[in-house]
Amino acid sequence: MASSIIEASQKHPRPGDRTFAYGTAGVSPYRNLLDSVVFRVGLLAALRSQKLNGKTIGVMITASHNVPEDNGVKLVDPMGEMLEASWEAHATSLANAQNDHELIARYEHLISSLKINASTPAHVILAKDTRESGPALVTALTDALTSVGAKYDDYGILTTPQLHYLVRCLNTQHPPHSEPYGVPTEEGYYKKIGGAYAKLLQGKPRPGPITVDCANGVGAPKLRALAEYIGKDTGILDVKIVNDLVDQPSKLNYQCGADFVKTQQRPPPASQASPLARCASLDGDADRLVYYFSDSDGTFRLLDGDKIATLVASFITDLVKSAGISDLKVGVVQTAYANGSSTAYITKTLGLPVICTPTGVKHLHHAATKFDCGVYFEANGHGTVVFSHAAHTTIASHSPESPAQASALENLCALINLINEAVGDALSDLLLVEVILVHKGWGPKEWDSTYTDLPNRLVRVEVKDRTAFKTTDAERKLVEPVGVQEKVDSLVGKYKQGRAFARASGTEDAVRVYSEAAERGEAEELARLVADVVV
Ligand code: 16G
Repeated sequence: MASSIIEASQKHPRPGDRTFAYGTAGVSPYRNLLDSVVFRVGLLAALRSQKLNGKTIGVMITASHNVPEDNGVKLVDPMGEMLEASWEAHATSLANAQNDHELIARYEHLISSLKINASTPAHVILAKDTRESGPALVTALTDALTSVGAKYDDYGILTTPQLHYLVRCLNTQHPPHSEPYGVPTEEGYYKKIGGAYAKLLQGKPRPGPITVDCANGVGAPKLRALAEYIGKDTGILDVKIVNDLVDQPSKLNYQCGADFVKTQQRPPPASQASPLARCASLDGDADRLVYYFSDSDGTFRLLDGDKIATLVASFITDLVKSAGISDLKVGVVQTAYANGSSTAYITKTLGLPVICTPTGVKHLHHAATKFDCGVYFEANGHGTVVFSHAAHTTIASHSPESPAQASALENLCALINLINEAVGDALSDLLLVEVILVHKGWGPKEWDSTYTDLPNRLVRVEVKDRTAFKTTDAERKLVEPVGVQEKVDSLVGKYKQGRAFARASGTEDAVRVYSEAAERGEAEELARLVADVVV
């Protein structure tokens, strides 16, 4: 084994003395430096599969919303969730081995310390987004898998959530799972969520046209395919796709996409919708979604992850009640970036509990599993709903006592099929929002008027050493550098409805400062002053 790994590894040498880290969302983003990392992550994927008795592990090659020249890699665990946190350090360890000799030593150390039976057959599935560097990185990955004798299936170009879906499907085909998550094909994915969408809209008015900006990424062909499965002639998904230039890789995420819209607070130039028309943006690998519209006076209005979370949580709460189910706990998970008004709306108006976690999907997902119906969204549009085992069995076995309850129950069952529980999924979330707006009889304006965001500001601060910034309380308070939090607190105290925090970015070499206050000018001033304290 060692000799075949070394032979393959020589084709993917480690560049210089660069240090890599498997972080919040895998290893990303890096430019032209990822070949050896992907090779080594491939070795780990096979080990992970062997450790879990041959369960299927996913490897996704993508750098999400980042610039086209970057790329990244992340592992998907058997139920379609992010790699178990304790294994991130193993990925980092392999990625940073200085030479092949050290790589083998670390690889063998993992086998013995994790008590892995190296003769267990490993199975890995992989996919990539539309970036130009994708195919070469797939070669690095498959070279690694071949060198250790792992069986693999390459699914070509997929959205990140589609790969998560496939992993979960493949691992739930057999007992102890009572039911597979879905048919483990791309077509199975479209049929599952498209079918649930059609069911939820049966007998309802058509949603009308929506403009979707696909960030010039993989979301464009996949949304088109989904729309075809749903059927153009049904008229229930009348989607106008903009920014679909996947054959021009340099256009990926350029002046478009969910991250652009959220950070710039403006529509992508290509999205020319009329006032009050629904628009949405996906990111480069289609795991984030934001909505927006322009008001009658032309003002841009963003409906971000917080607005999606509140919409979804209120709909699920109503549906559970209407079905006559009383013992399911619905809750919402947010991060420190959630607008204070959204948190107040969830707790006071919807009467639901909120948990705040550190940034990064794995933290939100984990916290959401504490509820029966756990709705989680980051403000940037990344999120989904997870249903507990108890929720699944309660809903499946519930006997409705009236036609109204029966219809709500049917909708609830379809809703579970529509939602990609494995991970935040922009395509599934898009259909979910469309369904809810139709059921509520709302346009974007009615949705937007549920609560008003507090003015806020997010700034990126270049610092000498971002690792000096350590936080607590779900990243809302700094414990290091010592004394900085006291200064932030005293600034915040001067502003009506003021709130601010600073945290080290997990993906860039910078610290992010977020602020909120009752007035726009005050929120901006507060952000500036906190940034001055941090730098
Ligand atoms: C990653 C995370 C995203 C988070 C962002 C924060 C995943 C799949 N993605 O993109 O959820 O919002 O990092 O970036 O977990 P930051 O640490 O640079 O602010």
